[in-house]
Amino acid sequence: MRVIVPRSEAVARFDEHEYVTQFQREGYYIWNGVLDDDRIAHLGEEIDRLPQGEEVRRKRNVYGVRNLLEICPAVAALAADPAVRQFVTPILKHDAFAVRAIFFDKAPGANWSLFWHQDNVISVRERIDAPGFVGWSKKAEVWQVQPPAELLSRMIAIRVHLDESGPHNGPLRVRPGSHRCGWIDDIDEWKAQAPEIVCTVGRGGVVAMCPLTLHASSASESDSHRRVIHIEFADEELPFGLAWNNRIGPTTSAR
Ligand SMILES: O=C(O)CCC(=O)C(=O)O
Repeated sequence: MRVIVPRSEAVARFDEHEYVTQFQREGYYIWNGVLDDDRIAHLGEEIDRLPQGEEVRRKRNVYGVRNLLEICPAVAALAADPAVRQFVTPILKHDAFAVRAIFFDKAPGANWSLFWHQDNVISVRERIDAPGFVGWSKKAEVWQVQPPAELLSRMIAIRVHLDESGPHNGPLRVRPGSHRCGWIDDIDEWKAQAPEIVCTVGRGGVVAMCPLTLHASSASESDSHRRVIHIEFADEELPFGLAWNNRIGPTTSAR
C-alpha cells in the first residue's frame, strides 16, 4: 500500500483559499506552528491539574478526558481563540461555535489504536427521540447520539497537537475525499481506492478534519507522549428541540 507523508507546512504562510479548497476536497488539512511553547505548556498543565472525576481517565498521567469545554476553562478559551477559529470560520459561518472537546494521549501504559472509522456521535443536552437520531448512550453524564450523516458533514474538528506526532507515535491516518460520501459501509473499497495519508504534525500544530473523513491510528511505537485536544465546531441549531451540550462561540461562554 502506498503511504504518503505530507511535507511540513511550518514555514509557509497560511493561505485561507488554499485551506478551504483542500479541506473541501480532501476532508482534512495540516498546519504547523499555530500555538507557541508557552501556550502548549499552559494547556498541558491545566489538563494535568484536572481533578479526578468521571470525565478524566488517568494512569500515571491523564490520558483521556471528556467534556473538556465544561471542566477546563483553558480549553474553552482555546476554542474561542482566533488561532483556532481561523480554521473554523472559513469553512463554517462566522458565528460557528464549539460543541464538544476531548483530550487524548498515547503514552507508555496508555497506548491504543483505532481501526478505520468515521466519527459518528454528537453530545446533546437531553434525550429527545427524533427521526434520524439513533444509538443513544450516556458517557460521563452527557447524552451522545448519532445524527444524520449530513449534519456531521457540515461540522469541523480541530485537533490541536500538544506534542509532535510523527510516523512512530501512532499518528492519525486519513483517507482523503471520504467525507463526501455519507456513511461508509464498505471500508475495504475505500482502502483500495484512496491511499492513506499519514498526518504527521509538529508540537503546536493543528489538523483540521471533517468528522466524516475515514480515519484510523496505530498504537505508538515510541516512549514519547502524543497529546491532542480535539474540538468540534458547528454553525447550526439542532432540529426537533434537541440542543448542543456546549456552545462556545467567539463571544459567548460555556453553557
Ligand atoms: O488521534 C487518533 O489517533 C485517532 C483519534 C480518533 O480516531 C478519534 O478520535 O475518533
